[in-house]
Amino acid sequence: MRTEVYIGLGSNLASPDRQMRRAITAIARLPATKLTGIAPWYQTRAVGPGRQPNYLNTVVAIATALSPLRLLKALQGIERQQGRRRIVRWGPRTIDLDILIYGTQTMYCKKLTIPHPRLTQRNFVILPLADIAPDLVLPDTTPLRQLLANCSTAGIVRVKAGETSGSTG
Ligand code: A4P
Ligand code: MG
Repeated sequence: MRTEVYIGLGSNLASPDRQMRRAITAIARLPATKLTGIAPWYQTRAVGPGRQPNYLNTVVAIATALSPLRLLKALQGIERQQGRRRIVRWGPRTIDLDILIYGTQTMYCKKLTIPHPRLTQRNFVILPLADIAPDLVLPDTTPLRQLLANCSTAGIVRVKAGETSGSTG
């Protein structure tokens, strides 16, 4: 059985546009996984320490038979392949792949927290997620529409239309 999962993508180093395309292609090729949607891309002001380049952020939807931990491992493999180095928490990165939502499941451990613990605080997650899944309700029953209504649009600009076909253009 496949579960509907939403993955957040963020990049602010080494040609973010190229990094995002590459990661989406790699996600589409994961075993037992189908890419079902790509949200619009947003240019966003960095949240984190020091001066950092702007980010590109988006969200993709997949239907996967991979368990949450297997999926996390696979996503970390893609991050590694794209030269991700973990130096500073919230520091600049070639690609960050976060599991935002995994069906209706919740998980609370250091290695994997689902829904993503900062999902509700971040416009660069809420806006693209709402573009691709406007009727989504979080496992704690909060409608995404409610988060969207209370979400600031400061420091975020839509730069590319979304796709529903699974094609990476
Ligand atoms: N981990 C726990 N839960 C999850 C999950 N749901 N998905 C663990 C993915 N990983 C999860 O993550 C650290 C550890 O979190 C992983 O080893 C995994 O086991 P990381 O990717 O190594 O480090 P990080 O991303 O720097 O840390 P963190 O706390 O995940 O950061 P965030 O909250 O993802 O923030 N500003 C803009 N404009 N756009 C961004 O995309 N991203 C961040 C990172 C900061 N500022 C940003 C953006
Ligand atoms: Mg991360």
